[in-house]
Amino acid sequence: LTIDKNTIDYSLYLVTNSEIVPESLDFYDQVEKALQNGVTIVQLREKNLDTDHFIDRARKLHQITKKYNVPLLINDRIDVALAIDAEGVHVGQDDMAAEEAREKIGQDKILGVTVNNERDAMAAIKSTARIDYLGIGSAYSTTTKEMTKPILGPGGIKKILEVLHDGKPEMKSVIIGGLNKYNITRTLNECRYKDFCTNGAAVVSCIMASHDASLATKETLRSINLAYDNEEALHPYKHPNIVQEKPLTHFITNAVAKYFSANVCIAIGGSPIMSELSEEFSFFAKISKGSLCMNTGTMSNASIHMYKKAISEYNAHMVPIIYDPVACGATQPRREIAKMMIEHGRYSVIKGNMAEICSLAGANGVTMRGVDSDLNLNDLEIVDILSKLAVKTQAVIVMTGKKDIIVDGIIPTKKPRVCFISGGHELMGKITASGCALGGVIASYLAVCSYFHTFEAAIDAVALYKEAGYLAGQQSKGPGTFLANFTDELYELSRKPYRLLSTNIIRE
Ligand code: 3NM
Ligand code: MG
Repeated sequence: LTIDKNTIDYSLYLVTNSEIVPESLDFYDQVEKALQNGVTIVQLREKNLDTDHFIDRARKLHQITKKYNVPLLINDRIDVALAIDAEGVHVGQDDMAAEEAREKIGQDKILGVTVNNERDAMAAIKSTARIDYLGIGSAYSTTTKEMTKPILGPGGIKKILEVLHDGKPEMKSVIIGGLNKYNITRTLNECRYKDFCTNGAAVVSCIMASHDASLATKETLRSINLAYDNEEALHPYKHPNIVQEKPLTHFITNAVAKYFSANVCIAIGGSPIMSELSEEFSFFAKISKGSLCMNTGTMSNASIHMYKKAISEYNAHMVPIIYDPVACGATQPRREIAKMMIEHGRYSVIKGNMAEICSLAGANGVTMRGVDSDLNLNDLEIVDILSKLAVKTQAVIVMTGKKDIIVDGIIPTKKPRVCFISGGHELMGKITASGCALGGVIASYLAVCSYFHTFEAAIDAVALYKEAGYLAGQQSKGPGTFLANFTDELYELSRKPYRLLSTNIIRE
């Protein structure tokens, strides 16, 4: 295979691992499916094969990659790469030095090097080895490779990109470690220094361990393309199947809401975890397909530290958070904590009633009129406040009420997108924690949607909730039977094709 080093496409870089391919599937088929569906470059990484078997595997794999005109790189083993005339090699920091590797493989082959920090990056830039690209990792924690080096997160990657930008901007790079279709878009977007970004994402388990490598590749590629082409982000949103995807939602919520929120979450197909033990937050934040429902309703002096810890863990791992600032305007201390929450964290969604949202907006410098009176604002004034808060926090704002109003602060548009949802039933206001439990429903949706579809996901979650409320209300004698009927309706609606008949959704 002849390669033009100037046109190598690093966007979806597959690193193989034969040990995690599902038992009933074949390693070569798995890689071929990935190639058929858009993997742009492949690295054969074998940690437990002797030389003969390694060469044999490399030769077979090379036959396949050549069919798709995709370069094959060999991890660590120059001898194997030379034996089969692979297109290149990749060496880690603990492997052969880049200069030696370059000398052995010649000038024309692709040479990639792993860098874990700014020092490594600086060395790679100064190296005489003519390194073609850097693998920057580990972005997040991963179970694929033993974690001996610190996790970089987008912050650490940015610093490395800065070194690259200032030292050798023509050098290509990919990020690696714990990337999957849920976090790739947002991560690639955050991993920028000025306009300078990485050239792609490298993945192992999200494709190699998949039971459907074709679909996994398509979805991963789509998430990557979304990052490089924001326009596209506005396009295809598909209503997620919560029942099938079984996302995990970690609730830090108030004492009143715990039981009901967990039941509602299970009813729609999610899996709730209620934990306030901050030592285990980093563990939850590392689970893919997860989210945090952060409800500060019954806070105590001890909870502030716990909130901060949760926010920073989930933010570091790019896991979506919904923030529900219950009664945040009630007292001065609460207003201060709400302010701290906004300054300290990034949220996918912020949800509250009019009083809460207005208080939050006011505490965070959004100017508004009429709030001190009796919140007698018209739709235009409300949308104005929500829009300002949305843009300021770069979050989707969900304001609940008789008519729910949702405003998008994530996708940059001339005017933030707005959606009004009406329907539901008055009995929804006669049970406790119905708003808090909605937070958990939104959280389950966020867990299985791209960050760029937060607005759509929030709309669908709110509408589903209202529809179930309406249907339950029709059959209920009062709040007691409503509780049961509501849970049943959520359960049923979530198991049918998504179609709402009694809820009115108006998008502006
Ligand atoms: N190198 P997954 S992380 C091979 O940090 C490798 O340099 C890493 O696997 C580094 O996509 C990693 O399954 C494994 O998380 C990445
Ligand atoms: Mg290595």
